[in-house]
Amino acid sequence: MTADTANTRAGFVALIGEPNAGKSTLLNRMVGAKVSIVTHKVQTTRARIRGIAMRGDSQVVFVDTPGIFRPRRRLDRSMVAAAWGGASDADVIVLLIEAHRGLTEGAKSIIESLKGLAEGRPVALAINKIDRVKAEQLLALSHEANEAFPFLRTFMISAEKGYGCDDLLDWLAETVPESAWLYPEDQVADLPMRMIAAEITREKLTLRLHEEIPYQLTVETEKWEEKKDGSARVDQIVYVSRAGHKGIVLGKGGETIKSVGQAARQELQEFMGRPVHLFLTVKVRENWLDEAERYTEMGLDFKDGNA
Ligand SMILES: Nc1nc2c(ncn2[C@@H]2O[C@H](COP(=O)(O)OP(=O)(O)OP(=O)(O)O)[C@@H](O)[C@H]2O)c(=O)[nH]1
Ligand SMILES: [Mg+2]
Repeated sequence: MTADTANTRAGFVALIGEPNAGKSTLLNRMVGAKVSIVTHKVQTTRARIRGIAMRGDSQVVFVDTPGIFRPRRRLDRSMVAAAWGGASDADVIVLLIEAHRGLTEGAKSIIESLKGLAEGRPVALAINKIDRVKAEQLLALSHEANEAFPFLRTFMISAEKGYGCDDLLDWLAETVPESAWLYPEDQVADLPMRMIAAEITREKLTLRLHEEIPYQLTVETEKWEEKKDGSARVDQIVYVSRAGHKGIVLGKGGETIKSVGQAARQELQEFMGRPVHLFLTVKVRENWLDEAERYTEMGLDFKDGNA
Protein backbone atom coordinates (compact mmCIF):
# COMPACT_ATOMS: atom_id res chain seq x y z
CA MET A 1 0.00 0.00 0.00
CA THR A 2 1.39 3.39 -0.91
CA ALA A 3 1.27 6.37 1.41
CA ASP A 4 -1.42 7.87 -0.79
CA THR A 5 -3.93 5.14 -0.19
CA ALA A 6 -2.99 4.36 3.42
CA ASN A 7 -6.20 5.58 4.98
CA THR A 8 -8.16 7.06 2.19
CA ARG A 9 -11.23 5.88 0.36
CA ALA A 10 -12.78 7.05 -2.87
CA GLY A 11 -15.37 5.85 -5.30
CA PHE A 12 -18.31 6.56 -7.56
CA VAL A 13 -21.85 6.55 -6.25
CA ALA A 14 -24.58 6.51 -8.91
CA LEU A 15 -27.88 8.16 -8.01
CA ILE A 16 -30.62 6.51 -10.04
CA GLY A 17 -34.40 6.66 -10.05
CA GLU A 18 -37.43 7.83 -11.95
CA PRO A 19 -37.53 11.35 -13.38
CA ASN A 20 -38.21 13.94 -10.65
CA ALA A 21 -37.19 11.65 -7.77
CA GLY A 22 -34.79 14.30 -6.47
CA LYS A 23 -31.45 12.92 -7.68
CA SER A 24 -30.00 16.28 -8.68
CA THR A 25 -31.26 17.95 -5.51
CA LEU A 26 -29.49 15.23 -3.49
CA LEU A 27 -26.26 15.59 -5.44
CA ASN A 28 -26.23 19.34 -4.85
CA ARG A 29 -26.96 18.85 -1.15
CA MET A 30 -24.15 16.31 -0.76
CA VAL A 31 -21.65 18.44 -2.64
CA GLY A 32 -22.73 21.66 -0.95
CA ALA A 33 -22.94 23.55 -4.24
CA LYS A 34 -25.33 23.72 -7.13
CA VAL A 35 -23.66 21.51 -9.68
CA SER A 36 -26.68 19.91 -11.32
CA ILE A 37 -29.79 21.76 -12.46
CA VAL A 38 -33.12 21.18 -10.72
CA THR A 39 -36.67 21.90 -11.82
CA HIS A 40 -40.12 20.70 -10.78
CA LYS A 41 -40.48 19.11 -14.23
CA VAL A 42 -39.57 15.55 -15.21
CA GLN A 43 -36.54 14.76 -17.38
CA THR A 44 -34.48 17.75 -16.34
CA THR A 45 -31.08 16.07 -16.22
CA ARG A 46 -29.97 14.80 -19.61
CA ALA A 47 -26.46 13.47 -19.04
CA ARG A 48 -24.23 12.11 -16.30
CA ILE A 49 -23.02 14.84 -13.98
CA ARG A 50 -20.36 14.29 -11.37
CA GLY A 51 -20.23 16.13 -8.06
CA ILE A 52 -17.58 15.51 -5.43
CA ALA A 53 -18.09 15.38 -1.65
CA MET A 54 -15.39 14.96 1.01
CA ARG A 55 -16.17 13.15 4.25
CA GLY A 56 -13.29 12.49 6.63
CA ASP A 57 -10.71 10.51 4.67
CA SER A 58 -13.22 9.58 2.00
CA GLN A 59 -13.96 11.18 -1.32
CA VAL A 60 -17.43 10.34 -2.55
CA VAL A 61 -17.96 11.09 -6.22
CA PHE A 62 -21.68 11.31 -6.90
CA VAL A 63 -22.89 10.58 -10.40
CA ASP A 64 -26.23 12.25 -11.09
CA THR A 65 -28.05 10.49 -13.89
CA PRO A 66 -31.08 11.21 -16.07
CA GLY A 67 -34.30 9.72 -14.74
CA ILE A 68 -35.14 6.24 -15.98
CA PHE A 69 -38.41 5.97 -17.86
CA ARG A 70 -39.78 4.24 -20.94
CA PRO A 71 -37.99 5.99 -23.79
CA ARG A 72 -39.82 7.14 -26.89
CA ARG A 73 -37.53 9.52 -28.73
CA ARG A 74 -33.89 9.11 -29.69
CA LEU A 75 -32.92 11.61 -26.99
CA ASP A 76 -34.87 9.61 -24.40
CA ARG A 77 -32.99 6.46 -25.36
CA SER A 78 -29.63 8.19 -24.99
CA MET A 79 -30.66 9.61 -21.61
CA VAL A 80 -31.82 6.27 -20.23
CA ALA A 81 -28.68 4.57 -21.59
CA ALA A 82 -26.58 7.22 -19.81
CA ALA A 83 -28.41 6.50 -16.56
CA TRP A 84 -27.79 2.75 -16.75
CA GLY A 85 -24.21 3.40 -17.85
CA GLY A 86 -23.74 5.51 -14.73
CA ALA A 87 -25.08 2.70 -12.57
CA SER A 88 -22.97 0.01 -14.19
CA ASP A 89 -19.74 2.02 -13.77
CA ALA A 90 -20.36 2.88 -10.12
CA ASP A 91 -18.91 1.35 -6.97
CA VAL A 92 -22.15 1.94 -5.07
CA ILE A 93 -25.69 2.49 -6.33
CA VAL A 94 -28.37 4.52 -4.55
CA LEU A 95 -31.93 4.13 -5.81
CA LEU A 96 -34.15 7.09 -5.00
CA ILE A 97 -37.88 6.69 -4.71
CA GLU A 98 -40.42 9.32 -3.71
CA ALA A 99 -42.08 8.80 -0.33
CA HIS A 100 -45.47 10.19 -1.37
CA ARG A 101 -45.63 8.22 -4.62
CA GLY A 102 -44.52 4.91 -3.14
CA LEU A 103 -43.36 1.92 -5.12
CA THR A 104 -44.64 2.95 -8.54
CA GLU A 105 -44.64 0.77 -11.64
CA GLY A 106 -41.65 2.77 -12.85
CA ALA A 107 -39.72 2.13 -9.63
CA LYS A 108 -40.57 -1.59 -9.77
CA SER A 109 -39.29 -1.81 -13.29
CA ILE A 110 -36.01 -0.12 -12.29
CA ILE A 111 -35.68 -2.63 -9.44
CA GLU A 112 -36.14 -5.52 -11.88
CA SER A 113 -33.32 -4.20 -14.07
CA LEU A 114 -31.13 -3.60 -11.01
CA LYS A 115 -31.29 -7.29 -10.18
CA GLY A 116 -29.14 -8.13 -13.18
CA LEU A 117 -26.84 -5.20 -12.77
CA ALA A 118 -26.04 -5.05 -9.06
CA GLU A 119 -23.78 -8.14 -9.07
CA GLY A 120 -22.75 -8.02 -5.46
CA ARG A 121 -22.26 -4.26 -5.52
CA PRO A 122 -23.67 -2.33 -2.58
CA VAL A 123 -27.11 -0.97 -3.44
CA ALA A 124 -28.94 1.30 -1.01
CA LEU A 125 -32.48 2.64 -1.08
CA ALA A 126 -33.14 6.30 -0.36
CA ILE A 127 -36.78 7.12 0.26
CA ASN A 128 -36.78 10.82 -0.59
CA LYS A 129 -39.20 13.69 0.08
CA ILE A 130 -40.10 12.37 3.54
CA ASP A 131 -41.12 15.94 4.39
CA ARG A 132 -44.23 15.26 2.29
CA VAL A 133 -45.59 12.24 4.20
CA LYS A 134 -46.46 11.02 7.67
CA ALA A 135 -43.85 8.85 9.39
CA GLU A 136 -46.20 5.84 9.60
CA GLN A 137 -46.29 5.53 5.82
CA LEU A 138 -42.53 5.18 5.60
CA LEU A 139 -42.20 1.87 7.39
CA ALA A 140 -44.68 0.15 5.11
CA LEU A 141 -42.98 1.54 2.03
CA SER A 142 -39.54 0.52 3.26
CA HIS A 143 -40.83 -2.97 3.96
CA GLU A 144 -42.45 -3.28 0.54
CA ALA A 145 -39.32 -2.09 -1.28
CA ASN A 146 -37.05 -4.40 0.69
CA GLU A 147 -39.27 -7.35 -0.23
CA ALA A 148 -38.68 -6.47 -3.88
CA PHE A 149 -34.90 -6.09 -3.60
CA PRO A 150 -32.28 -6.91 -0.95
CA PHE A 151 -31.13 -3.34 -0.32
CA LEU A 152 -28.05 -3.26 1.88
CA ARG A 153 -29.39 -0.20 3.68
CA THR A 154 -32.51 1.96 3.58
CA PHE A 155 -32.34 5.68 4.27
CA MET A 156 -35.27 8.02 4.82
CA ILE A 157 -34.25 11.39 3.52
CA SER A 158 -35.36 14.79 2.38
CA ALA A 159 -32.82 16.00 -0.15
CA GLU A 160 -34.46 19.40 -0.06
CA LYS A 161 -34.54 19.87 3.72
CA GLY A 162 -31.40 17.83 4.39
CA TYR A 163 -33.04 15.27 6.71
CA GLY A 164 -31.13 12.00 6.81
CA CYS A 165 -28.49 13.20 4.36
CA ASP A 166 -25.64 13.13 6.89
CA ASP A 167 -26.31 9.49 7.70
CA LEU A 168 -26.40 8.60 4.02
CA LEU A 169 -23.11 10.40 3.37
CA ASP A 170 -21.48 8.74 6.40
CA TRP A 171 -22.48 5.33 5.11
CA LEU A 172 -21.28 6.07 1.60
CA ALA A 173 -17.97 7.37 2.93
CA GLU A 174 -17.31 4.06 4.65
CA THR A 175 -18.66 1.96 1.77
CA VAL A 176 -16.63 3.31 -1.15
CA PRO A 177 -13.43 1.26 -1.69
CA GLU A 178 -10.00 1.99 -0.27
CA SER A 179 -8.31 4.16 -2.85
CA ALA A 180 -6.33 7.30 -3.40
CA TRP A 181 -8.57 10.31 -3.98
CA LEU A 182 -9.67 10.69 -7.57
CA TYR A 183 -9.93 14.49 -7.64
CA PRO A 184 -8.25 17.41 -5.89
CA GLU A 185 -9.75 17.88 -2.43
CA ASP A 186 -11.34 21.25 -3.23
CA GLN A 187 -12.96 20.29 -6.54
CA VAL A 188 -16.78 20.08 -6.44
CA ALA A 189 -17.71 19.27 -10.02
CA ASP A 190 -16.32 17.37 -12.95
CA LEU A 191 -17.97 19.11 -15.85
CA PRO A 192 -16.47 21.72 -18.16
CA MET A 193 -17.49 25.31 -17.34
CA ARG A 194 -19.04 25.77 -20.77
CA MET A 195 -21.33 22.85 -20.08
CA ILE A 196 -22.26 24.08 -16.60
CA ALA A 197 -23.06 27.43 -18.17
CA ALA A 198 -25.28 25.82 -20.82
CA GLU A 199 -27.09 23.79 -18.16
CA ILE A 200 -27.79 26.91 -16.08
CA THR A 201 -29.41 28.57 -19.09
CA ARG A 202 -31.41 25.43 -19.88
CA GLU A 203 -32.68 25.39 -16.28
CA LYS A 204 -33.94 28.98 -16.55
CA LEU A 205 -35.61 28.20 -19.89
CA THR A 206 -37.24 25.07 -18.47
CA LEU A 207 -38.60 27.04 -15.52
CA ARG A 208 -40.14 29.72 -17.73
CA LEU A 209 -41.46 27.74 -20.68
CA HIS A 210 -44.44 25.45 -20.72
CA GLU A 211 -45.50 22.06 -22.02
CA GLU A 212 -43.32 20.50 -24.70
CA ILE A 213 -40.98 23.41 -25.36
CA PRO A 214 -38.30 22.64 -22.73
CA TYR A 215 -38.07 19.09 -24.10
CA GLN A 216 -37.60 20.34 -27.64
CA LEU A 217 -34.67 22.66 -27.00
CA THR A 218 -31.01 22.42 -26.19
CA VAL A 219 -28.42 25.01 -25.17
CA GLU A 220 -24.80 25.09 -26.29
CA THR A 221 -22.00 27.40 -25.25
CA GLU A 222 -20.53 28.49 -28.53
CA LYS A 223 -17.83 30.91 -27.43
CA TRP A 224 -16.08 31.67 -24.17
CA GLU A 225 -13.85 34.68 -24.01
CA GLU A 226 -11.79 35.74 -21.00
CA LYS A 227 -11.60 39.53 -20.72
CA LYS A 228 -8.65 41.52 -19.40
CA ASP A 229 -10.78 42.96 -16.60
CA GLY A 230 -11.36 39.46 -15.18
CA SER A 231 -14.86 39.06 -16.57
CA ALA A 232 -15.95 36.48 -19.14
CA ARG A 233 -18.00 36.88 -22.29
CA VAL A 234 -20.13 33.82 -22.93
CA ASP A 235 -22.08 33.29 -26.17
CA GLN A 236 -24.71 30.59 -26.21
CA ILE A 237 -27.11 29.22 -28.78
CA VAL A 238 -30.56 27.97 -27.88
CA TYR A 239 -31.62 25.44 -30.52
CA VAL A 240 -35.36 24.96 -30.93
CA SER A 241 -36.94 22.41 -33.23
CA ARG A 242 -39.81 24.48 -34.64
CA ALA A 243 -40.16 27.93 -36.05
CA GLY A 244 -43.15 28.52 -33.78
CA HIS A 245 -41.05 27.82 -30.71
CA LYS A 246 -38.58 30.57 -31.50
CA GLY A 247 -41.16 33.28 -30.94
CA ILE A 248 -42.25 31.70 -27.67
CA VAL A 249 -38.67 31.46 -26.39
CA LEU A 250 -38.04 35.08 -27.34
CA GLY A 251 -41.35 36.22 -25.85
CA LYS A 252 -43.22 39.42 -26.53
CA GLY A 253 -40.68 42.09 -27.41
CA GLY A 254 -37.91 39.66 -26.39
CA GLU A 255 -39.06 39.70 -22.76
CA THR A 256 -38.77 35.98 -22.08
CA ILE A 257 -35.25 35.50 -23.40
CA LYS A 258 -34.19 38.68 -21.62
CA SER A 259 -35.36 37.46 -18.23
CA VAL A 260 -33.87 34.01 -18.88
CA GLY A 261 -30.56 35.65 -19.76
CA GLN A 262 -30.58 37.81 -16.64
CA ALA A 263 -31.34 34.88 -14.33
CA ALA A 264 -28.74 32.66 -15.99
CA ARG A 265 -26.08 35.37 -15.92
CA GLN A 266 -26.66 36.02 -12.24
CA GLU A 267 -26.33 32.37 -11.33
CA LEU A 268 -23.29 31.87 -13.51
CA GLN A 269 -21.64 34.90 -11.89
CA GLU A 270 -22.31 33.49 -8.44
CA PHE A 271 -20.89 30.13 -9.47
CA MET A 272 -17.72 31.65 -10.92
CA GLY A 273 -17.36 34.48 -8.44
CA ARG A 274 -16.74 37.07 -11.15
CA PRO A 275 -18.66 39.13 -13.73
CA VAL A 276 -20.12 37.46 -16.80
CA HIS A 277 -21.55 38.94 -19.99
CA LEU A 278 -23.99 36.42 -21.40
CA PHE A 279 -25.35 36.58 -24.95
CA LEU A 280 -28.13 34.23 -26.06
CA THR A 281 -29.14 33.56 -29.66
CA VAL A 282 -32.18 31.45 -30.53
CA LYS A 283 -31.90 29.32 -33.67
CA VAL A 284 -34.40 27.05 -35.33
CA ARG A 285 -32.86 23.70 -36.15
CA GLU A 286 -35.61 21.27 -36.99
CA ASN A 287 -33.52 18.12 -36.77
CA TRP A 288 -31.33 18.85 -33.76
CA LEU A 289 -32.83 15.87 -31.94
CA ASP A 290 -31.37 13.63 -34.66
CA GLU A 291 -27.94 15.25 -34.95
CA ALA A 292 -25.01 13.36 -33.45
CA GLU A 293 -23.11 16.59 -32.77
CA ARG A 294 -25.84 17.89 -30.43
CA TYR A 295 -25.57 14.70 -28.36
CA THR A 296 -21.79 14.99 -28.12
CA GLU A 297 -22.24 18.56 -26.83
CA MET A 298 -24.62 17.27 -24.15
CA GLY A 299 -22.20 14.52 -23.16
CA LEU A 300 -24.47 11.75 -24.45
CA ASP A 301 -23.87 8.83 -26.80
CA PHE A 302 -25.79 9.12 -30.04
CA LYS A 303 -27.95 6.04 -30.54
CA ASP A 304 -28.07 4.79 -34.10
CA GLY A 305 -31.29 3.54 -35.63
CA ASN A 306 -34.68 5.14 -35.85
CA ALA A 307 -35.69 7.43 -33.07
N1 LIG B 1 -40.75 18.26 -0.96
C1 LIG B 1 -39.59 17.85 -1.46
N2 LIG B 1 -39.28 18.13 -2.74
C2 LIG B 1 -38.09 17.69 -3.22
C3 LIG B 1 -37.17 16.97 -2.42
N3 LIG B 1 -36.10 16.67 -3.18
C4 LIG B 1 -36.34 17.19 -4.42
N4 LIG B 1 -37.54 17.81 -4.45
C5 LIG B 1 -38.16 18.51 -5.58
O1 LIG B 1 -38.45 17.56 -6.60
C6 LIG B 1 -38.32 18.17 -7.90
C7 LIG B 1 -37.38 17.36 -8.77
O2 LIG B 1 -36.08 17.44 -8.24
P1 LIG B 1 -34.81 17.07 -9.11
O3 LIG B 1 -33.64 17.06 -8.18
O4 LIG B 1 -34.73 17.92 -10.33
O5 LIG B 1 -35.18 15.57 -9.53
P2 LIG B 1 -34.35 14.59 -10.50
O6 LIG B 1 -34.51 13.22 -9.94
O7 LIG B 1 -32.97 15.07 -10.68
O8 LIG B 1 -35.19 14.73 -11.85
P3 LIG B 1 -34.71 14.42 -13.39
O9 LIG B 1 -33.44 15.14 -13.62
O10 LIG B 1 -35.85 14.95 -14.19
O11 LIG B 1 -34.58 12.93 -13.49
C8 LIG B 1 -37.84 19.60 -7.65
O12 LIG B 1 -38.97 20.46 -7.68
C9 LIG B 1 -37.24 19.51 -6.25
O13 LIG B 1 -37.27 20.76 -5.57
C10 LIG B 1 -37.51 16.73 -1.04
O14 LIG B 1 -36.78 16.14 -0.27
N5 LIG B 1 -38.73 17.18 -0.63
MG1 LIG C 1 -31.98 15.63 -12.34
